Amino acid sequence: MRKQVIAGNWKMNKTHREAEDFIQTTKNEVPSSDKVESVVCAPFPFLQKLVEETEGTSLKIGAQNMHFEESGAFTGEVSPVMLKELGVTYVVLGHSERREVFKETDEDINKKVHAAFKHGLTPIICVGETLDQREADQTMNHVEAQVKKALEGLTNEQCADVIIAYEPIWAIGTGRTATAEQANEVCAHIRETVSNYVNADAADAVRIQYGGSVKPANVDEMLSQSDIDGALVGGASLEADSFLKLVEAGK
Ligand code: G2H
Repeated sequence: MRKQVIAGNWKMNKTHREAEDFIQTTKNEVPSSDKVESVVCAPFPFLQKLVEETEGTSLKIGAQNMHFEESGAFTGEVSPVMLKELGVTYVVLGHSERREVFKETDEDINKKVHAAFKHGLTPIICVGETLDQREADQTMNHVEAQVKKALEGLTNEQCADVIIAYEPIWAIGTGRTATAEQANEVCAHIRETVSNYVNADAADAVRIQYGGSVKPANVDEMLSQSDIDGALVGGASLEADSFLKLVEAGK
């Protein structure tokens, strides 16, 4: 049985005070980490404080991006070494907003995945198609290529340990959710891709989240699908009440 992973992706939201209030309200209310992995991926300036405040609880803290190099002349960037030192455990890589707005390529994301494993961070690798690609019947090819490139050069064990978030770009922050069947169809294809590209054990173990306008009202249906093992949630992860409902659904 794969354990569900519910990760909030706060994106560029909240003040320091709001972040702390959220963590104080939720940190002792999330279900035990034996039942579900509950993660908040917060902006960089909040990470240290949030890691300290959640120590010893079942609520884990993730980053939303990082560079693949350990140090150097990369103005404005944050390295995996820095995140590890802070006690961060997860890192979102290749979110469509990073790919689109900041022009991250599949090669960059593959390097970041390698760097995450080198430094003991669990990567949450985002993949997903645009509306044009879906309408041109390119969803499966596109997502399959993204997954293969992201996993290139990893060991079989590392492939089993990644978390892949399937986020159809047309469903992100738009209020337009993929149907549970549409989401599951692509997640099943991702699992098949891992099976063919790596092996059946890795495919069986890898966790695949759905992301894109997930909220308390639709999370149960998503999580009940055969190949969906969690959710990556933006807007609906910003309020403590809503986040707690989402992680409860993951139990
Ligand atoms: C997709 C998702 C979180 P939202 O980007 O990664 O955001 O739930 O707001 O669509």
